[in-house]
Amino acid sequence: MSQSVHIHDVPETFKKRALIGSHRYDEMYARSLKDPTGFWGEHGMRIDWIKPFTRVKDTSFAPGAVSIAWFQDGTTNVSLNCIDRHLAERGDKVAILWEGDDPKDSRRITYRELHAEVCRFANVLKAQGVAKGDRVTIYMPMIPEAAFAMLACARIGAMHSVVFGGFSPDALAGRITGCDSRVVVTADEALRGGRIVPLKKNVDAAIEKAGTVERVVVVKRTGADVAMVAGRDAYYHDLAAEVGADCPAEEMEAEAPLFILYTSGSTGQPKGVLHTTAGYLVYAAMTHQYVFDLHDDDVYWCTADVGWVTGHSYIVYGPLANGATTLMFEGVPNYPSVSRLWEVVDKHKVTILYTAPTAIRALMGAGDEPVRRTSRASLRLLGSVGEPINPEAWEWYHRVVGEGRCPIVDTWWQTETGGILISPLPGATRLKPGSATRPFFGVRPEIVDAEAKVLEGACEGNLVIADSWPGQMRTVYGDHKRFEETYFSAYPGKYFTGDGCRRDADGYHWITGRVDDVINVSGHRMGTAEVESALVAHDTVSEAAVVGYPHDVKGQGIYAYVTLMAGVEPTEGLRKQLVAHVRQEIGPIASPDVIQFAPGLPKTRSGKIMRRILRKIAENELGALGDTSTLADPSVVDDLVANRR
Ligand code: 6R9
Repeated sequence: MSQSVHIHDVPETFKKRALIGSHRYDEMYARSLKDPTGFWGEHGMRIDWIKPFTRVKDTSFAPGAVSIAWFQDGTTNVSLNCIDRHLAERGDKVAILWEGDDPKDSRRITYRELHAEVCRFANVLKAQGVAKGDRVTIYMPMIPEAAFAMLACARIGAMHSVVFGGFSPDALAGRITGCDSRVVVTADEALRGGRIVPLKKNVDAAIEKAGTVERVVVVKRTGADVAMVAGRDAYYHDLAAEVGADCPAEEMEAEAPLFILYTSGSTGQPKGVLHTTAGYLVYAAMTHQYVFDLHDDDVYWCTADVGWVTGHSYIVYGPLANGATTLMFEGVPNYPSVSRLWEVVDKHKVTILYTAPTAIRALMGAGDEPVRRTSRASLRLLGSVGEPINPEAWEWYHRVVGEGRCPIVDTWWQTETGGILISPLPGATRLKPGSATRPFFGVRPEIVDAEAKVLEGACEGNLVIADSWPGQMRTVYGDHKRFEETYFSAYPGKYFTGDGCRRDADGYHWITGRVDDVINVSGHRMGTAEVESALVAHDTVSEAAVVGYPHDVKGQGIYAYVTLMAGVEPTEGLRKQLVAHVRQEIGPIASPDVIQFAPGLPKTRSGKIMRRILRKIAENELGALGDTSTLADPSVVDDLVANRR
C-alpha cells in the first residue's frame, strides 16, 4: 500500500519562509510532550491577559473524575484579544472581508470598524437584559453581523450557541431549550445560492415550542417584510441607534464558558459541547497560525458556515486573534456558476483556501475547465476538513486548483477538540494524499484495539488521545456525567474520538471514519439515532434503522430502513412524505437518500438491531453479511437483500 502512495515534498518556497520547518517541528513536538507545563506556559502568552496566569495545566482523565482546566488562575477577554489589541498596529487592516451571495455584494470591515460594531452589538444585547453567564442563541446567515454577535457575547461574558441556519424550527427549538436561551439573534431572511431561507419565520415556529425566549433581535438582510411580535421582537438597527459604540470588555476567568455548540453523537439528542475562554483561544490561534503558516499579508478564506465548529475556530476566533484578514462567504460553490470559489479567490487575492472534501469532489465532477478559466495565482496553501479526503480528490485539488504549487493541509479534528489535532504543517511535513499525517504540538494520539491495548508501529484501530490539550471541550453543557460516559468510558483514562485510524510505518495517521453510529454527510455530522427518531415520529412508521453508505459526492449518504405500521401501504408517495418529514424535523442535510421499506429488521434474540448487517446491505456488500444465525429471524435478511434499493 505505502509503495503506491505519491509523496509530495515540502516546496522550496515553504522551506524558505515557513514559520515551522521540519527540525523545528520535531524539536517543538518532543518538548511539548516532555514538558507540557513549560511548553504551554510559553504559548499561553500568545494572548493578552488582564491578570496573568500562574497555573498552566490542571487536567485529569481519571475515571469518574474527569476535569479539565488550563491557565485557570488567569483572567482575560476573548474580544479584547480578537479586536482591541490589534487596534494600535492594525486598526486599518481588513479584519472581515465579506463576499455576498450575489457576486456584486461585498464589504470590508477593518479592525477599527469591527471594534465599533462589536461594542454596539454588545450594548444592544445588554439593553435586552443579557448579562454575564447568560446564553444567547444565534441563528444567522453568513453575514458579518453573525461574527459581531458572537464577539459581542464574548465581550460581555455571555455564552453563545450558534445554530446552523439550515436547521429546521424543531431542531432550533431543541437547541434553544437545551441551554435555556432567553434571547435569540436572527435575520429576516438568509440568501444562499439565490434562494431565500425564512430565518425569522423559523424562529417564530421554534419559539412556539421553546417557551424560554423573551427577546428576538432581527438583523435586516433582505429587507423582507417579516412578522414582528410586539414586546418581543425588534430590529437590530433600531436598537443599535439607541446605544453607544463603546463597551468595556468584561474581565473573564480563563475557564469561564465562551460558547456552546450542539453536535451529534451516537445516542440521543445532540449534545451541547462547552468550550471555555483562554485555553480555547490559545489553541485556536496557535493552530491557525502554524497549520496555515500565517503571514501578515495573507488573505485567508475558510468556506465553512459559522454554524459549525470550523466556522467558530477558523473563520472567527483563530484568525481574528491572530490579526488576520478572514474572508466570510455568504454563498455556495456552484452559484452563479461552478467557478464561483475560484472567482472569489481572484477577486480578493485569496492566499489560503480551507474547504471540505465534499465541495472538492462536487467541483471535480464539473471538470477542469471552470477552474482553468480563472487565475488562482494568489493561492499558496490549500486546506481540507470535515471528513476523509480520498486521494483522487486530493490530487485534483493539488494539481488543478493549486497548479501543483500549493501544499494541502488535511486537518483532522472535531467539535469536541476545539481546534486541529492532526495535520501537516506546510513547511515541515511531506504530504501523503489522504493522510492527516502527524499530531500538532501537545497532542498524544494513540491507536488502541477493542481490548484497550495500545498498538505500536504500523497498525489500525480506534483513535484515542492520551492527554489533554488547551482547546479540548470541558463538559457537555449541564451534563458532566454524559461527558464522561461519552468520551472517557470506552477507554478509561483516555479521550475516545469515535474515529478509526490507521498509522503507517512513517507514523502518519490515516483516519478511516467513524466507528460509532455517527455518519458524516457532506462533512456534516449526523447521529443515526436522530434520523431514526424523526422517522418513527411519523404516524405511519413503526420502526426505523438508519445507516451510512458510500456516496460519491457526499462521502456518506443516508440509508433508512423503515417498517410501517400494520395496514399502511408502502407507496412512492409515502416515501416522499417521509423524506419531507425528516427535513421538517431536522433540516435538509438530514434527508434520507434511500428509504427501503422493510417488513422486519434483523434483530438479535435480545431485540438489538444488527446494524452491521444493515450497513453491509446498504453498501451492497452482500457477500460479507457474516454470521446471521444468531438473529431471532434470519429470514428477514433475505427479504432485505431482495428489496435492496
Ligand atoms: C472539524 C469537524 C468531526 C468528525 C471527526 C471525523 C471527521 C473531520 C477530518 C475528518 C478525516 C479529516 N473529520 N476532519 N475525517 N479527515 N481531515 O469536522 O468537526 O463536525 O465535529 O466532525 O469529522 O470523523 O470525528 P465535526
